[in-house]
Amino acid sequence: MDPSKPTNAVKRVMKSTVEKAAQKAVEAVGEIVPPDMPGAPARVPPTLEEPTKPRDPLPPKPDQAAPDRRTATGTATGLPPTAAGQQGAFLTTSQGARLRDTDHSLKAGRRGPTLLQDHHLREKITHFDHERIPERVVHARGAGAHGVFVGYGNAKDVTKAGFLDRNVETPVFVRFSTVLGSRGSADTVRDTRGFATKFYTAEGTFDLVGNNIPVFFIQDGIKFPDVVHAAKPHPDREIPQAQSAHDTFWDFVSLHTEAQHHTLWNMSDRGIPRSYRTMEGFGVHTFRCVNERGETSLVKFHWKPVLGVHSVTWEEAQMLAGMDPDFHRRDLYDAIEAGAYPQWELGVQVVPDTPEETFDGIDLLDPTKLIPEELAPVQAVGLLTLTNNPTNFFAETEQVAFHVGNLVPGIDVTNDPLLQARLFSYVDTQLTRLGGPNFHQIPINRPHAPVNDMLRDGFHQDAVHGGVAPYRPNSLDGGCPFHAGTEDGAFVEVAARVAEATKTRDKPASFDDHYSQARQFWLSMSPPEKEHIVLAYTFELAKCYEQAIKERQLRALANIDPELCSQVAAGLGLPAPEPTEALVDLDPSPALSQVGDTWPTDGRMIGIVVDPAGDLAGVEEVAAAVKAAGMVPLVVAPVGGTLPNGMAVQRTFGATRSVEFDAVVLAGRPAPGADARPARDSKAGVPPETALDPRVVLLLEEAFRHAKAIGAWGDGVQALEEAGVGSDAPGVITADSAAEVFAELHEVLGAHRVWERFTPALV
Ligand code: HDE
Repeated sequence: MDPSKPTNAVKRVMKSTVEKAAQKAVEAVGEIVPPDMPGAPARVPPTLEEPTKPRDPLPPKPDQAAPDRRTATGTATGLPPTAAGQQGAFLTTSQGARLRDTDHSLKAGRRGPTLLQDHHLREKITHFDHERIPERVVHARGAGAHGVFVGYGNAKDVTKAGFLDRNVETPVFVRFSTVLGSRGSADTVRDTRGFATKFYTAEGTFDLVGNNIPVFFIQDGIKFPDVVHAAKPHPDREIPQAQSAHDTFWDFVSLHTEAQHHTLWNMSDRGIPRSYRTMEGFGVHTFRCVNERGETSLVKFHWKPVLGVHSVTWEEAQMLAGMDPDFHRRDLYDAIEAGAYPQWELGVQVVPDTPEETFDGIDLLDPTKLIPEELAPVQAVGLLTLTNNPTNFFAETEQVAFHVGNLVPGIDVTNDPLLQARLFSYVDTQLTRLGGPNFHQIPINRPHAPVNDMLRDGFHQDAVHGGVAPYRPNSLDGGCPFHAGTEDGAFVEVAARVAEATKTRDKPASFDDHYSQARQFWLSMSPPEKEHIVLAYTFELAKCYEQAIKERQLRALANIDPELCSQVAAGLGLPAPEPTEALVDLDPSPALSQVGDTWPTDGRMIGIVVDPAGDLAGVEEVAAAVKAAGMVPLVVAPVGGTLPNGMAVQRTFGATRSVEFDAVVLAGRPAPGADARPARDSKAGVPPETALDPRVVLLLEEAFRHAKAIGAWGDGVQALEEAGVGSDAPGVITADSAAEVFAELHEVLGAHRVWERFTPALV
């Protein structure tokens, strides 16, 4: 299978009856004008005047899907997902009574007072008053999408889980998130990302609730409130938002040094992904899998992005937080809407289930350790494709409730003390967040397998349970429900041996190694990645107020690598301490670096900077080539509207910044626009020595120093020189025609960045 192409299963999903039904409904209300580029807010473009002719609600956009319409107990209803939306052409109360006016409250006379009997006013305001629910205590900011998972069928020796069987298609919902920030925080902050997947399998729902970093800050769940309290904003002033660059975070991690490995990943480029589509995912813990024969193995789960792992630079991340705080969400939604379906392969590292639960000296119950891929290769066992955006953020992305305890036969947990605490936490938190014990009945959380659970009543009960005997054993309901045997597909816990032991609040001695794998990560980085890590530590610690905390963290860095420590110390103006522990040199793991390979470029954003009086035929040619390659061309011009050749302008010089693009092509030499006035826009502040618009000069300078591919032909070549971008620099492509420029640029983009343009001092 070519993983860069949607599988047949995905194509079938797209042609599903739901889509056909939605299409029919649109045809009934008006012609669809396809949007030029992803991001159109409505299914049908709005009219200038307010519509007054009653008509049914518009169906969702083609890229959107909603949870399957199941009953609260998992039965298929045959109803289209849109059945849960608003119905009818007229405004009604929540009880369905049609309303004549929602613009004026009911008053005694035109000048009031307002009457208490105005039920519509009170219902509207009361409901509004209660629109918000508590945000997640961690992972509050997220973005979700629907998709399909297709098993490859090669995992049979490891697990009997049915959804991994060959060509079995399982609907999924995935939620990506940041950890630290509140719901409204920026996407590109330096942080760990959540990668949570709900598989609606025929054997019950399986949740793989992972992160984009394979290790965790702590070894025991009892420390979770500590690390989260330390990382969240300070309790007195409630700053900083969505940042680890502050005293309490570094106070904790420098004292509780088992956090150093995870912290190093955060300070690396992995802490600032380019896109959710270019992130790996990890189950983190070791799981215990069991096959049909009852044989067990220990397993780590991985998600491998088809587009490769790619990050932004720290400067880009900071600019994006202001330019487009929704950068990652928008990227996900736009890619799906544009048909560049994000894909990941699910992979497993499988190691023998031995009584010691170790592999090559690595304690598999210690979640601050990974298994290097070079020691246990990641074997792909299925393909995840995200095919649809949600129809409603709150109903789906906000209300989805994951739980590491949602397992299916064939996949079981281990005694990892972090995992053990998580098994308690997730249900507990949903009780408050989703207002009661029936959150599994919310549409996005409904299983696609029959449910007969004997759980009854409670807030927001949506099932209408029959019978009189929700207990076992019973004879009044004919004995139903019955226990299932293994042959009926029951989930039976693996009979793992628990060694005879004494109760203790202690940990295994192997958990004391806090530095060897952190050092291995550092030694596995390419020189530019090392430079980025030095910058990140220096930035974060410079933001700390207390000298003692900076010095203490430098001590920890010395135990990871003396060169790393001395570079950061130099930036802070502090002496570099000596290591206090012997440095252990594990073999570097090349799989940890994101440099050195090439990947597909689907969904990349290409800025085409245009001079409206220049070579517009070339612009058309390059835009068509970008589209044909599955990427998004964004025309950048001095003003909005359309170009003389009728092409739509997507970005103006005044309203864009280089960070929106993965590569820039210069299709001319645009003169300063009428609005290039420093008094209006400080980006136009440096008067150009040339006749080139100063915002274009800035855009090229930024794209160049962020090591992005830059191309030019015709007058654009001269403009590049004028902007100080040498055409002989790596990744700067000049040629006679637009087609030639694009062909070479496309190739360069495959490596994500022009890494040679960074000239690192570190080796
Ligand atoms: Fe979570 N975590 N976690 N976590 N976690 C939550 O559940 C918790 C941990 C992860 O998109 C909460 O519904 C404890 C590791 C993701 O909805 C909460 C511990 C990993 C998400 C919770 C951990 C994760 C959460 C907050 C230490 C990676 C977002 C709201 C024992 C393997 C899921 C909620 C979504 C969310 C508890 C550690 C991943 C409070 C106690 C390790 C991706 O239940």
